[in-house]
Amino acid sequence: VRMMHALRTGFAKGELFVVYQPQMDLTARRPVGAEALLRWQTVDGTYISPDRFIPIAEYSGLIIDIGEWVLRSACHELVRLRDAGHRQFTMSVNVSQVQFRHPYFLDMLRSALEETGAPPEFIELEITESMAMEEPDLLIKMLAQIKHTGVSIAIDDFGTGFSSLSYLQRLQVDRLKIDRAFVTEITHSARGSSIAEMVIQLGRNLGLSVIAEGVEDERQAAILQSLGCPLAQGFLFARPMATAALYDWLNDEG
Ligand code: G
Ligand code: G
Ligand code: MN
Ligand code: NA
Repeated sequence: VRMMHALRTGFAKGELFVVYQPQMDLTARRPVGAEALLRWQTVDGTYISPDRFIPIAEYSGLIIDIGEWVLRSACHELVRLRDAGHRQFTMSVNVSQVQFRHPYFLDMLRSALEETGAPPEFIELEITESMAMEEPDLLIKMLAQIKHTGVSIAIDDFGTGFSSLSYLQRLQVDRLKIDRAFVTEITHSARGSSIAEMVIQLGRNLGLSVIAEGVEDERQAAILQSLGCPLAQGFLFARPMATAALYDWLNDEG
C-alpha cells in the first residue's frame, strides 16, 4: 500500500521516465528500432525495478494511466526520430494484460496514434505469451482490431509459456521475441540452442519476424545469426538509454 501511494505521487511528480533499447538487424548490425522501457527513480535517488512496481501498478489500476503515458511518450519519440531522419525505425511498447482488458484500450490506442501523429505501421505492441494463453477468444478479437489500426504485435518472452502451435496460427501476430533465458542457454550446453532454434524455425514457417532478446556477447550473436535469427536486442549492442543518449548512439552507429 505504501508503494502504491509512492507510485501514484511519483508518477504525478514526474519520477517515471522511459528509456529506449535499440533493436538490431543481426546481419547488417544496424539499428532498426527500439523497445520503450519504463523506469522509476524517486526524488531521493532510489531506483525501483519495473519487476517490482509494474505488478503494483497493475493491481491498483494505475497501469491504465501510466501505460497510456508510456505509449504516448514512445509515439512522440518515434515522430522525433523520424523528423531527425530515422524513417525506417520501429518503436516497441510493452502492454500489460490489465491495459489490454480495459474497455477503452482500443480508443486509447487510436487517440494516441492520432494525437501524436505516429505512423501505426512503425509501432509494435508487445504482449506476453502468458497473456496470449488466457481468454483466447477475447485475444483473437482484440488482435484483429489492433491489426486494423495498422499497429503490429509481438509476443514477448516467447517460449516460456505453452501456447499450442495451432493456437498461435490463429493469432494475428507479427513477431516472436525469444526470451532472454533461452538466449543465455545457447552457449551453456550442446543442446542449449534447441529452443531458440525452434522459435526461429517457427517464425520462418509461419512467416513471422523473430527477435532474440538479452544478447550479451558475440558468441550468442554468432550462433543466433547462424541459426537464421534476423533481429536481436541486448547489452552487446546497447543498453536501454534516455533519449539524448539514444540520439548520440544512433549518430555514432550511422
Ligand atoms: O527493463 P527491465 O528488464 O527492467 O523490465 C522488467 C520488466 O518490466 C520486463 O518484463 C518488461 O517487459 C516490463 N516493462 C518494462 N517497461 C514496461 C512498460 O512500459 N509496461 C509494461 N507493462 N511492462 C514493462
Ligand atoms: O520482458 P521484457 O523483454 O520487456 O524485458 C526487457 C528487459 O530486459 C528490460 O528491462 C531490459 O533492461 C532487460 N535487458 C535488455 N537487454 C538485456 C541483456 O542483454 N541482458 C540482461 N540481463 N537484461 C537485458
Ligand atoms: Mn518487452
Ligand atoms: Na521479454
